[in-house]
Amino acid sequence: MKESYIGLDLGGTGIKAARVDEDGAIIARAGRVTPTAEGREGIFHAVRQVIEELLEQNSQVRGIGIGTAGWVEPDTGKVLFANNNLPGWTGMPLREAVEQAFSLPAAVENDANAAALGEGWLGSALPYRHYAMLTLGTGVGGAVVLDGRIITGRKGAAGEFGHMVLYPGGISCSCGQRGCMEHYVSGRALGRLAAEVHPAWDGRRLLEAFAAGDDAAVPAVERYFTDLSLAVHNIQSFLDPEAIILGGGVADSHPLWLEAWKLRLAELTPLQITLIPASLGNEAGILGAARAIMQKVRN
Ligand code: BMX
Ligand code: ZN
Repeated sequence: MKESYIGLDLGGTGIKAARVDEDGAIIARAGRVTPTAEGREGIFHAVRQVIEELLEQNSQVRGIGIGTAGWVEPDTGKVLFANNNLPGWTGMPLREAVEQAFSLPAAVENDANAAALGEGWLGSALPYRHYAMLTLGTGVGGAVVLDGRIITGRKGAAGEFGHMVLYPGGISCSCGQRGCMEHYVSGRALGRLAAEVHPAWDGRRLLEAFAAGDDAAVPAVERYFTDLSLAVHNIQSFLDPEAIILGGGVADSHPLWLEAWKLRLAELTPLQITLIPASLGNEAGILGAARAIMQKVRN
């Protein structure tokens, strides 16, 4: 039987996981809604259940990789900080807890870093050595890959683009700052804009209406475009990456809006920015997490 690895992606909304082989082929999947209201214990219980489900089907699993929202201490795999998207998760010794629970080696990465690893392994970032990842989901995640390596920083917080300030004094964020990018360009922020246009709309519905030229949807999405443009302009200025890979739920809807945004972006910045939608979609984080443990086990 072929050796396999578990990759798990823990975000503010869902836990998605799979058992994958060494080529990244998905053998089995499992998932849950993230039980955020239950705090640390509830979240870890759900993570365990998902892993157990995948382990039951096979005994050849060599290790468990996890991408989690929050800052992950590079050497220990401990979550040093998580904002209110994952209540109680700050301080969670995740790698140690998973290794103890399953007696298997584990690797823990920030979720956007895992997505960047996945895209670099099998997806849109394959041609690039220097790239940034921007995930537009419950929160806004970010990753920086330079010379083919993820930059973690001192506390695993490098590339937390969601907490770069877009509007000084703006919406208050559970990270302690105000006006963080996360509150203007995440999928959740787009959902808020959608509900302002029409109480029953979600972000996807807003983008559909925008693509159809709806009079009320266009100005709301234009506002979103302006904020997202500022975000990528700043990332490009700072890092000069070959490409910025866009992931998360909003990027999954890219056929509805990406080309229109690029035209707007060209008016707002003189920089040449290559924007590429993540090609692995929902699976980028899972595959990247599996890749992280695979690399660790093999070294
Ligand atoms: C938040 C922050 C990031 C994370 C990003 C995307 C926490 C719990 N999360 O900015 O570390 O990468 O959200 O997370 O502090 P997601 O929930 O959208 O996947
Ligand atoms: Zn913040």
